[in-house]
Amino acid sequence: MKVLITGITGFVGSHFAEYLLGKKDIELCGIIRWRSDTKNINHIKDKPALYESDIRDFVSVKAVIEKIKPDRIFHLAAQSFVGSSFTAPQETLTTNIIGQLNIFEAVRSSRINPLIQIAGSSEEYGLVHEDELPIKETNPLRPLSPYAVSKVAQDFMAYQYFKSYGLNIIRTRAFNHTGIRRGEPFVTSNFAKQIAMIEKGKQPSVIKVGNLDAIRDFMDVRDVIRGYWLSLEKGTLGEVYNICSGKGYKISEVLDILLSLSKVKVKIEKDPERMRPSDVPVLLGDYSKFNKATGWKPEIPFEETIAGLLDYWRKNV
Ligand code: A2R
Ligand code: GDD
Repeated sequence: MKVLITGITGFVGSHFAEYLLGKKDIELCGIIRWRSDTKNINHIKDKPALYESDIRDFVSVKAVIEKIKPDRIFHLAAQSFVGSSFTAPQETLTTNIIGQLNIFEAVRSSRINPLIQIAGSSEEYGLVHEDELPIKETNPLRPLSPYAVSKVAQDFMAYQYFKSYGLNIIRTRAFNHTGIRRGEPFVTSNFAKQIAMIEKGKQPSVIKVGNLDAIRDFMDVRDVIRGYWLSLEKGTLGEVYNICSGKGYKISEVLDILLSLSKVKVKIEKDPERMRPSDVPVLLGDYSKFNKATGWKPEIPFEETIAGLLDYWRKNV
């Protein structure tokens, strides 16, 4: 089976590559850009076949899809950082929306019909009212960032291509996930890195933070990629599934857990640069639909994931 991962050099893509290379009879292919940093996948022994393409460029996407003719596509490439979507909205919308359009059109013009997983996000739900928690797939979508808007567009475009052209698409909406190799701007990695820097005397004993009041539903990335694989194995075409833990943590609690794992004494300082024009107050999901379809449930405790992430940064600063 030929499996194509877009975004293979990213956080989730690199974990997915590790997971799939442990499975039999899979020929793993990935898309990289000419100046992609491959540090996240360099350690993988059974090398995936890497093809150069920028998903914003239809010519390059079509050439790669025609060459590989994948049986399954996991579309993970994206501008994935909510914060940057406010400063570079056009790049976010182009990469995420037009990038996906290019993949769908390349699939159509190649006359293949692979199974395709589309990585949506809990950010799509955006502003959620107290009486709507935990969030089900049927909840209204009230996006609060350009990133969230791009993910709503990806989600609905996937539905439309399933209905209009019969593309074999399944949509997932993953809630927050973390683990080793999580990009530095994201909250768990950012705080863990700062603590590791302070421990080594490379940063004054001050942790810079943004909005500590937000509540997020966190999982380990390895649970998420297992879910992505299962979504195509057992999910129903055209459907959308929440992948989440059902447990909410205040960001201040995440910081407390990290600090409890270290001996450093720190001052916490609000950094106005880290505040977003609008930040989703609470995301807490219900995964019963996905569980019913696939049997999936989260397995790795958050505290274990966070401890692993802190150790990762201790080795990498
Ligand atoms: O930056 P690169 O060259 O290493 O590649 C990133 C890739 N990517 C692209 N690939 C091709 N053409 C583009 N125009 C393009 N723009 C970005 O997407 C990298 O391999 C990946 C993004 O990785 P991360 O930022 O670490 O995101 P993460 O957490 O792995 O997110 C995976 C999916 C995304 O759809 C998120 O929106 C969703 O999960 O939450
Ligand atoms: N990044 C960051 N840095 N966030 C901070 C900080 C900080 O210093 N301080 C507080 N926060 C808050 C943010 O305001 C947000 O409420 C929360 O921590 C999580 O921020 P991120 O880790 O940047 O993740 P996100 O929730 O915006 O988005 C992530 O999860 C989505 C799924 O819900 C990303 O991985 C998205 O790609 C993904 O779709």
